[in-house]
Amino acid sequence: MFKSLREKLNKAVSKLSEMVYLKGSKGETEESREDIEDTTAKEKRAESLAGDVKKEDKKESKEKVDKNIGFFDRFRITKTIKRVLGKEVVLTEEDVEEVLEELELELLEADVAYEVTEKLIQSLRDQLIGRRIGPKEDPEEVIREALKNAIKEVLSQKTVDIYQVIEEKKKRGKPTVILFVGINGTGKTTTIAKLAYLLKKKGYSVVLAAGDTFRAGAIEQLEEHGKRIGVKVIKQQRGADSAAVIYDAIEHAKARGIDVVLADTAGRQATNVNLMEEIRKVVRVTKPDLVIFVGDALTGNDAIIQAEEFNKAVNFDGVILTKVDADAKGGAALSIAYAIGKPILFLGTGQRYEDLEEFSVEWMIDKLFNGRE
Ligand SMILES: Nc1nc2c(ncn2[C@@H]2O[C@H](COP(=O)(O)OP(=O)(O)OP(=O)(O)O)[C@@H](O)[C@H]2O)c(=O)[nH]1
Ligand SMILES: [Mg+2]
Repeated sequence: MFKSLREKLNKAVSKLSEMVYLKGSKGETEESREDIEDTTAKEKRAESLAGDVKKEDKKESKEKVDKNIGFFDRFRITKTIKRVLGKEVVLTEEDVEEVLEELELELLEADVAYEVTEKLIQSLRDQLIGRRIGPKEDPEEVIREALKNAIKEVLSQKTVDIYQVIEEKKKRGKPTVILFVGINGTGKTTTIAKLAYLLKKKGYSVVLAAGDTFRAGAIEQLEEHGKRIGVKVIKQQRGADSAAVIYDAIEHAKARGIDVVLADTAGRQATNVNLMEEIRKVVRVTKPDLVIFVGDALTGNDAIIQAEEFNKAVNFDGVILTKVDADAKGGAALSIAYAIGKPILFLGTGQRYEDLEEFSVEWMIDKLFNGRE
């Protein structure tokens, strides 16, 4: 998960901290060189004082001194690798520019949206240029923290607490209606089943609405999930009005005191004017409490473009990104909330019902910096 993005971020941290060490050890190296010269001069003085030293011996002793310098230099280098700053370092624009430019390209390569990339780089510039790093600080930690802060800024959208919405509706004796929209094959139906499974585990009663009346096999697919997780599915025949099916499910939930209605819809391309008009109608008629856009993380920037189109059409409340288990890039997960201005609520992380991860900034940061695979 997010392997390529993680590698790119870590590479930038390494490069920047390497630069800090180099800068912070310069004075020390010069000092040590003076020490070495001092030692050499002393030894030479000792040699000439001895007076009767033969030429051969002199040569031998010079080799010895050279060897010592070599060893001394190596020792100094080892000391640098041990990561100790010799003096305070103040980062300049010149210091960070090259690495940040490289990082910018790499982020774009990892499908991080352009505006998000710009925002991240700007935030790093703001935090790093002029930053003083003292000998007691760990440069790598300082840089990593700056990067984490930048990422936190782009991920921190005002989120929706789905459980709070459910609880509030419950208090008023009404079911919460959640509508799922998105293009074909992104994982809407699977995600509905996963969320139903999760809500059931949390003690809520759930009913599913087979609102995809368009695709062959869609109703049966949802029914199969319903059977497996023990949740009722409200359906009509294929070709029926999607809004009517969802309306039925809401009535069913009201009559039986069911807490949540999860409504499936057919996948549609945002460019299909008729189908986009249809989804608008579904929203108008069924008045869902939450509309969730389901996007496929593997499609990277396309997921963001699709989300923009759907947002224009139905003004959704949040995003669920699926297939992040197979997504090495991570750009969509990092970008979509900032680019659209809507929070990610969950992430689909596999094909099992359990594979639905509640999104949090901390979770994402952890995966980006400490993840393994
Ligand atoms: N690896 C992985 N696969 C997923 C995930 N979510 C869904 N899938 C798979 O994606 C494929 C499509 O899932 P569906 O739920 O049928 O997608 P959909 O959006 O309902 O598709 P349409 O109804 O045709 O528009 C299925 O094979 C799912 O198993 C996920 O989080 N990880
Ligand atoms: Mg489906």
